[in-house]
Amino acid sequence: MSFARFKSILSIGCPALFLLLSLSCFSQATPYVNPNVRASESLSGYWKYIVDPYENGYYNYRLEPFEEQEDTSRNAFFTDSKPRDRSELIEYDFDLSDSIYVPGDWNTQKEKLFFYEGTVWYRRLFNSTIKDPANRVFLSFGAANYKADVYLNGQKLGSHTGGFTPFSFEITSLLKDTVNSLVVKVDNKRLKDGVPTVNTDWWNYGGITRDVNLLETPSTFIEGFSIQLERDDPGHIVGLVQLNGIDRSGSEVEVHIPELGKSVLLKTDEKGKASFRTSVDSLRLWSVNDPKLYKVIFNTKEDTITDMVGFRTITVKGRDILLNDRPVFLKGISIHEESPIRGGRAHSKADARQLLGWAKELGCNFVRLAHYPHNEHMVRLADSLGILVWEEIPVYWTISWENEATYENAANQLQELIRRDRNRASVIIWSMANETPTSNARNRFLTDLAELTRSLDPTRLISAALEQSSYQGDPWVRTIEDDFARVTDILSFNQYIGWYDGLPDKAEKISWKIQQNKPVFISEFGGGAKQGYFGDKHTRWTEDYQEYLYEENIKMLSSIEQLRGMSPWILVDFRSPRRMLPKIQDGWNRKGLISEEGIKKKAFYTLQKYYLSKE
Ligand code: GCB
Repeated sequence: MSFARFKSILSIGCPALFLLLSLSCFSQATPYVNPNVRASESLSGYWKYIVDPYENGYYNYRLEPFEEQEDTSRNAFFTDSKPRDRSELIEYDFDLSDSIYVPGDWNTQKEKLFFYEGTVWYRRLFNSTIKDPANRVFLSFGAANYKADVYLNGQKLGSHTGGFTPFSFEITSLLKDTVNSLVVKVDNKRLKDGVPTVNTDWWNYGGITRDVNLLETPSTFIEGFSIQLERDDPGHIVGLVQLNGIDRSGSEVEVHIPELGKSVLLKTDEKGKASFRTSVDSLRLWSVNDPKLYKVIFNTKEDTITDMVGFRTITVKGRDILLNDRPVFLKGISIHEESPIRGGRAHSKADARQLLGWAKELGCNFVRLAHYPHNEHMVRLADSLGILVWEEIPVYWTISWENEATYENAANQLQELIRRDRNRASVIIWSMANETPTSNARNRFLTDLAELTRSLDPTRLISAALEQSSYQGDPWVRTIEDDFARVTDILSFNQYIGWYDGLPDKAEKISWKIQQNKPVFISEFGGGAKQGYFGDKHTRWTEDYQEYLYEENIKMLSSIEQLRGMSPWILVDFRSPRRMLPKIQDGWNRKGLISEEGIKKKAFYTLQKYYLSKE
């Protein structure tokens, strides 16, 4: 597809067209059946696993995939076979293999897998508990990093690429009344043309890192919906519903918001879609101080789903960010999806409560969920705590801009993220990329992503963490020269004055010449400190140095007249293979305001003081 791939469907400001276009969010090959809005059965627990660095369970000795052979060998791991008699040669055995907890990364559960990058096979046996044989059954994965091939009872369900977004497979026709064998091959090898690419500054945790659920739906079910305040007319709620199944066309759907006394009846079109627009009065808008959520119920003859939804608008006017038409300053912090204390990838509600609880304590009204989509518990909790959210996909550093498959992969991850979180009031920014080097190919890639995003969701703001440079060669004056800045709603950039760029006292000598008439947001600044290491403020790695760096940066950044927020780097120390300095880093990026053991460093209080002093 060319640069014009999404040009033809660009639409902004026209509600009817917007509704139409936004439906494409639900038209991906397989629906995502979300366990957060309907009853589900968790498959969490201990699963059997086999480490397979040579992918011996996938390829034969001629390196041909077993699954492409007419007569599949029982040595293919996904057949989950046992010798039929005492002579048969089968060279694996899930039953005799070790177990690992799902959800969870393998790196922090098994010492021997700490640095492992490659294939691991998972197997889970389960009995079907289907209530109605006429129903359909789906398997949903919150995420598996990076590629998952999924098999049920020896048959392939499909595969999914991208380590941080959810996916489902229908298993209705393959489900047995007796025991079912679910086998998942997860491969986290880094790939140059992948998203992300081979080089990042975070740990490449592998495995089935988020919840797996079984869901039962009626034969025609509600596949997805969107509901929100109309961007240009907060007196109206707009939305759409997508049905899936043989009776999808001409079906009645009721949208019900009990607390508002609202009930709207819709009829689906031949594709199973229906859209609506309805007036509302006396609505309590969702905001940071009053994160009001309404129960929203979608009913069809056969199906019901329920969600808790907040209604608000988010816009940009000149240099201001407006939440419900009122200027807001984004007091933020960047967060990696790591569970401090337990260690490894965060995935649970308790992890979310810990991370967002600290953000609240810091005085934040905003978080940047870096550098990939975090688990859904985070945004759902942000909804109920009144924390605004920036979400992003792992288009990070040196992506293969010229590769069409890389673009499709990034676009798919973005669509899966938007499909999942489009009803979360807390989410106000979709970010396209982080610190990507400018070039024509990169500009085209990011512009296409931005156009795709606007076509799916014209109600939120678009950004990207850009880089700064010297203004007309003067190292003391900084500016943003990046063509992609024309496309974004907010001008966001990372800068490391005082860490990679001079010492903290350099900040007072720097001035900023911002030429874009947009709100400025500092998506990163910071420096490292080993918690408990004290000294004078000029000694690198001490808490004192980090504190000083924060003080000087906050002063410098406050002089940017159009500054409308920041998300310093970062809430908690996180694992990175790039950070191996003994005694100080030992595999951790130390720019956290909190150590991996949950102990706050001095700079936490510096930022807290600043945030508490701001409106
Ligand atoms: C950055 C990156 C972030 C790194 C950070 C650092 O600019 O966006 O992923 O971890 O710098 O610590 O160097």
